[in-house]
Amino acid sequence: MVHEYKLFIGGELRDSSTGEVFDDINPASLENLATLQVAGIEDVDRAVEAAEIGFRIWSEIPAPRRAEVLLRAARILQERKEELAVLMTKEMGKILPETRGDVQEAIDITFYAAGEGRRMLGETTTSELKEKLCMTLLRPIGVVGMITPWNFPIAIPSWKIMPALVTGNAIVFKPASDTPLLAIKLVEILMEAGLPPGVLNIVLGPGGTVGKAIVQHPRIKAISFTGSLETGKWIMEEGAKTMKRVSLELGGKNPVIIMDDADIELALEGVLWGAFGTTGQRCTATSRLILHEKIKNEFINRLLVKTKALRIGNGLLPETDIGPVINKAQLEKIERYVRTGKEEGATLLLGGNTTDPGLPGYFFEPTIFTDVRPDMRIAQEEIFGPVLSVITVSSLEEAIEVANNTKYGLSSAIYTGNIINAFKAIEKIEAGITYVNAPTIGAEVHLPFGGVKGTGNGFREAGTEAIKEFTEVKAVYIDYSGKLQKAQIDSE
Ligand code: UN1
Repeated sequence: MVHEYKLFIGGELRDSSTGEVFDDINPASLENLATLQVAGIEDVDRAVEAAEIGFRIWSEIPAPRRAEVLLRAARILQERKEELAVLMTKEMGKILPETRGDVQEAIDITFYAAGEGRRMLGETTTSELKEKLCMTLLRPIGVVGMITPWNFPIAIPSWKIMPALVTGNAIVFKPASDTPLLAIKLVEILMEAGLPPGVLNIVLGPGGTVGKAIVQHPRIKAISFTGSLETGKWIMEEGAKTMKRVSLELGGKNPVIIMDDADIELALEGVLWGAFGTTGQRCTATSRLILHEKIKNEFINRLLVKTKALRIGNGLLPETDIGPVINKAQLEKIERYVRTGKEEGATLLLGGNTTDPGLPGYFFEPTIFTDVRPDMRIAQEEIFGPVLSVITVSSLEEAIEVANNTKYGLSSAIYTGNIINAFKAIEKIEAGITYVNAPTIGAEVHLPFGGVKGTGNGFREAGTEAIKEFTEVKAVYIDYSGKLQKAQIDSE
């Protein structure tokens, strides 16, 4: 019998109102890791009520004291890093070095957010009137809803939760149904670190019911969502009805440009890691390789050799390079895109099939398409799997045009030995992130993370931008003249 998990609301484990459960399946072995109770709309209501109580207590605690809870949580995360990484590989599938990285990213943002507890910087400025001082203060928003994906089961929730907590908000958290255990562990760790009851509540279940109830809840003031463009658009429309702040991190179709003056070996390593790391299941994954025609043959031949050498299998084993994809639906989606690529006339150079490394899970071969035209669907739509589309170009200008020819704009990279090419690319590529001589994946937590065009709606996560995501700014005017001074009128 696997353990059945309840909801966690108001600092207590609570039975859900639906009486329904769902399973948490290991995508490599298809073993059931746990059973989890599905929340209903009533449970979301209860979570909001609990969060409102939690908010009153938490928002009154000075930020440096709130930060102490985060510091303790960061230390617990450090102590439990290996245990969490192993559990994450079982729950999500990616290889152990990557799940360790995921936990490390959570540790990093937790320390970072804790440091912000002693900053919370506003502005102090002058006034147009005498004996008057002006400043801004950062205030928490209130109860915020968070809906997070499965590909970074602890890092992405931490990007949202830690900055929101240090700034004094309370949270209703709905993690992805493919990775609930890591989310529960994160909540447990924060509670152990001393978070008061009600400040962080977890409701599990499908986006279509639980996510929807959060988005539509009139007393939830803001939503932070990472997921698909389609869902993001719906959240923005729906959020408008209750005047919510909605911050979105959506898809990517991230290009890497390899110029003919690039260090080829370095670029090969970067493409391999960017395209097939995490089995291609990162928003920042390299999905378009924009290759200068002069090096095309050599680059592709060498890429083929390296890709064929990647070992697919159980992410817990040290020899594995690529774990499974997350679930059956995702596997089928990747298969559909491979069919589409063939129908569109691209050349399937490698892979394209499911594979059996001796485990019953959802394994898919690293796949490379060449002769891809920039307008093909496999070059336009986010696949979220180990599929790389190669597009050949003859100049930097053309490469940048191709790079920008998509509805997304999250990450991007250029490999070049020429500083002029590098700076032109930095200036002209439409993306929230540009790497030079490094892959499209690997963002660090003290820099803003997010993108332009269909990737988001102007918000960024991580770094100081995360503080903005979860605070309201109040302008304060202090008049110490002792008399009525009229702005715009007396200041002439
Ligand atoms: C994501 O792709 O969903 O930059 C997040 C990276 C990681 C975070 C990725 N630090 O690839």
